[in-house]
Amino acid sequence: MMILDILEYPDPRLRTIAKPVDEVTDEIRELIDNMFETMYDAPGIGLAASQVNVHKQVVVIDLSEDRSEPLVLINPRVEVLDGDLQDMQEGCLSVPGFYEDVSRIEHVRVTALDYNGQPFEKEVTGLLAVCIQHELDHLNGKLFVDYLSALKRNRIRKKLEKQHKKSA
Ligand code: QAP
Ligand code: CO
Repeated sequence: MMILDILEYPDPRLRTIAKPVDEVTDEIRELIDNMFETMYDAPGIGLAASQVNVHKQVVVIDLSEDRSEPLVLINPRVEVLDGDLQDMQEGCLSVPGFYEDVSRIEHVRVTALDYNGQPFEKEVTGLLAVCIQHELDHLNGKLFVDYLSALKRNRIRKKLEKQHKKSA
């Protein structure tokens, strides 16, 4: 397995729209294994393929303390179950060091393919619902900072650009 490089905001490649996966092959499973290794190493709770510069509709999530609940979502779709919103503080491996409140739908149904290419659906609420919406946004080239005021977003962008210059 391999730890992959994570793109950081404002890298324009994070704006790429991911393509659906035609067939869940061993190559896709290898990508998924590497994404889990990368996410666990960070550590993080969610990672979209877009963040490692692979523009395919693949997401990995694990909300557990002991990395015991890996969730794979290939070609995920969400359906709103009720319109109630919840505010939660979000972060992102592509926006390291910044955490801000974002308002998202509280209750959704997600439909996707699993690691073996089998379709499944799941009703989710709370942190898992937030995390799934955050990761689906990545597949559509969207980041949590896009929900913030331009003032906050530009502050974050400038700080990260400065860090990137230093380490370059
Ligand atoms: C998305 O985010 C998420 O800034 C997943 O320095 C986050 O795994 C969904 C991380 C919160 C819902 C709520 C962030 C690690 C990890 C950082 C992550 C950092 C190191 C973020
Ligand atoms: Co993210």
